[in-house]
Amino acid sequence: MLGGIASTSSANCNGSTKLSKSVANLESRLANLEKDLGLNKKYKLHVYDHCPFCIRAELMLGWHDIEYERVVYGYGQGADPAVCGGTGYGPTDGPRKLTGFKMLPVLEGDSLPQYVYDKGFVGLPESLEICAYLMAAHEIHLPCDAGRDDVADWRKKMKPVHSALTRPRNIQMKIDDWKDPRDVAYAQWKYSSKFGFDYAKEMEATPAHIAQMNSYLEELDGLLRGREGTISLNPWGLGMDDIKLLPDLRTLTCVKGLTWPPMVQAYVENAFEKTVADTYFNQAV
Ligand SMILES: N[C@@H](CCC(=O)N[C@@H](CS)C(=O)NCC(=O)O)C(=O)O
Repeated sequence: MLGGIASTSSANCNGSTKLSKSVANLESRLANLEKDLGLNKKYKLHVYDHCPFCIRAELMLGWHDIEYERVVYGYGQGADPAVCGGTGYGPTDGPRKLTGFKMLPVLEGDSLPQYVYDKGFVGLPESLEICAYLMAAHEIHLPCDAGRDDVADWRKKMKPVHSALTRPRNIQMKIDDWKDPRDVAYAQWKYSSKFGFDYAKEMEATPAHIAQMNSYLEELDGLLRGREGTISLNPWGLGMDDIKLLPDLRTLTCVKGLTWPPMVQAYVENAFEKTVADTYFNQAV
């Protein structure tokens, strides 16, 4: 009996040893696979939520299920009050600690190109360099910018009205960019003094701006050639053209009262389904 128990127990023991070896084996193969696919890379993306350049990187990461920690900065942090009309705070803090510049996005990671470290940077700046790096590191096959003149013309044409509508509203979004009143003060100083932007005047002109933007959005509907399945600028699916355009459309979602053609609205909503960054549709003002 005892012998029977002993032999059964030894059989169980051998069985569980085999099982744990197989599990360990599987784990190690999985780890290698993750390494080969680049899935084990650890990233931190430093952003302003309202920044269209930052959103390019977030689209690239989100669409390809690449995990990252998102660090959002107050917009006034790192601006020197001495040269910013008394606005800003912590002139050596925030983004300045990453690259020396007050400029985001910056991607921090454990296997970035050597030149990043040679420059003394904590991470990789420049939205398109970040996108290009991620594509190479994760073997992402995304169609390049097709260089469409119609899209470029549309973006150029709508820019003044886009700015007129979004600048006064963006600073009202409930995002960490504006968690300190000094963040808003810096933004207002920057756009008024450097770009001659008149917040009160543009707010007053809202009805005219909305009418104009509605007609631009109608035009944009006609530029969307990918209308079956995934909605995209080009019929072959989402690509760099979309990565460049969608952040501006997301910014526009902070404006209440626009008439979004259904296809354009779905284009924006679908694109941000997998991203950490959300649209502003539900808090538009
Ligand atoms: N060329 C850069 C531009 C990035 C950029 O302009 N970022 C803006 C936010 S949208 C910024 O950091 N501005 C800081 C400031 O003006 O204080 C890129 O593509 O990443």
